[in-house]
Amino acid sequence: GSAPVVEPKSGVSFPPVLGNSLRLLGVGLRKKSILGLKNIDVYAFGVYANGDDVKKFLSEKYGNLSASELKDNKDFNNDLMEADICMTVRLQIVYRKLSIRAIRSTYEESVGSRLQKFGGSDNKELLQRFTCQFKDEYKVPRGSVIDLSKERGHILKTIIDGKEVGSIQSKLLCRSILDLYIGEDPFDRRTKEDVEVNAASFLLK
Ligand code: DAO
Ligand code: DAO
Repeated sequence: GSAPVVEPKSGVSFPPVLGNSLRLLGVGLRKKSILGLKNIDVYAFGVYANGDDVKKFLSEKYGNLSASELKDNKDFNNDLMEADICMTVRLQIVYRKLSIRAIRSTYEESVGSRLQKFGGSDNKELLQRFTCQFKDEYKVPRGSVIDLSKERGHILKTIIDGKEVGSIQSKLLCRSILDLYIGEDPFDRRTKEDVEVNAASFLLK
């Protein structure tokens, strides 16, 4: 359809198509617990992928499996994250006062753990190259839109309110970012399932 999709807990809406080739596969909410005391809603997110890419890279291997066989198929999900498929995760900030410092340290924790998981020990440099993009003077008030856009050749572009702030070519970094949303231990399990089912549906088209 062409109507926006609303993430129900935050009320944030996402366009069904981005830049006319990326299709929305699922939406979710990123929460964070503070000092183990309370859970805050940090941002709503939408996961997008280029359907032609999904078909091109994955149909040979998975094209003759049924939708239910593809759901919970670990290999399919890993290939979805690792193939050279254009994907974007759009974040829309819900929390009122996000400091750059809080973003940096949260990022170091979440993405840092994935870099370690997939890349092994020494990824400090890669982690810093990404966080260096966030200048202290940037503001990310409620309503800000951040696109984490994986482009051809495993290039990760960060775009804040339509303005590109940085670009890093790294398969490991792209894989690690996607893992937060659709990997083994995602922020929102429902979203991951929706993404899998909707990505699999491209193979039938
Ligand atoms: O400690 O008062 C606080 C605020 C915690 C904010 C959580 C930060 C989450 C940052 C991730 C945002 C990525 C855009
Ligand atoms: O939610 O734990 C997480 C990781 C989110 C990574 C998002 C990084 C966003 C960068 C925004 C920069 C703003 C200046």
